[in-house]
Amino acid sequence: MSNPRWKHRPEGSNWGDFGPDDQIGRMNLLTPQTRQRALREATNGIAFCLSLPLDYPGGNVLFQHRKEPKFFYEKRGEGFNYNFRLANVCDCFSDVVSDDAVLMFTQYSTQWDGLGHVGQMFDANGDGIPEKVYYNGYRAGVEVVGPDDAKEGLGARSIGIERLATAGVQGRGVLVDLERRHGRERVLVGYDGLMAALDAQRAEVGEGDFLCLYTGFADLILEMNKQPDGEVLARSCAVLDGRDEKLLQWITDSGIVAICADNFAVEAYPASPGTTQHYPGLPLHAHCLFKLGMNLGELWYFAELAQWLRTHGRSSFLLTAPPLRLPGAVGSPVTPVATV
Ligand code: UVW
Repeated sequence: MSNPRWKHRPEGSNWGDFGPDDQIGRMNLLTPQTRQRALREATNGIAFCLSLPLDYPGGNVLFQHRKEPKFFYEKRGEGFNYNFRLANVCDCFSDVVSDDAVLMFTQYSTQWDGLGHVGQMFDANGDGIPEKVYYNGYRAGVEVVGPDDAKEGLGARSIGIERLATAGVQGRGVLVDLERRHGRERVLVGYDGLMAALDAQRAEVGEGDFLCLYTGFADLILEMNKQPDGEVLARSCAVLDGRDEKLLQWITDSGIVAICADNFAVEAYPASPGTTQHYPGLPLHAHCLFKLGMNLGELWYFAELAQWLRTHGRSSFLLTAPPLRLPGAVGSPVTPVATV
């Protein structure tokens, strides 16, 4: 198999399987049937917000390269377009109006990683030299263009987050309650641990499902009240073991469309060292985003949903979680809703 963008695809990848120019990867497995099945989960009509307030975690201790949202206000006449009396436009108007603008790191808080978020150095064109490349061979500097590459036309011209938005992100979520099993202990969860947790809940996760992981990490962040303690966070709560090949193979085989966790990176970051000369520092990200075109949700908030599911002996729910339809972004804030 080859493609205008690549001669070789990475081992274990699905590049090309959803079409030569596919830009949504595993979301292709969301179908009318998987959505209809998901809708049947909404038996009680109760909804849960799965987002942190988007100004959490607070500061940039959790990840120094992402800063909290900052608001801006536009001038209007002598003052600002905020608490502005429309009588200034026409005497007859009684309205008072406010507008705002926000500078926001798209992955600061509850968020989706887009397919342009993590790529790899990989020899896709077969010339013996690795190049910077993303899912399905989309190239850095050509389709994913940053300020080091060009002055204009910046952003993900392909595989932008708007592709995920138009995919209609709605399906069946299955919550694995790692907080119940491990409390807030830092544990590395590989294939065996994940299967044991699913078995303990008698939960099944399969093709077209969203795998959701409740670890308690976002609850800890909330409790820290916007003054996060980086050292405590670094040694708290469960994380997936991205170096566990059996786990990665299960992700491939299961047909799940995404993994959504309440922790920082879904996987342990930094991960343990690899065994080859060059290896991904974020192995789960490399497997999911780069090889499979599978989005990762991070810093989601599951506490109340998890409590409800525990009380009712359930694990699954209807999940609706579109990102912003923001052309060219490599990630997006999200306010997911679970309906049970
Ligand atoms: C990093 O880029 C470290 O993280 P994430 O995808 O987890 O936000």
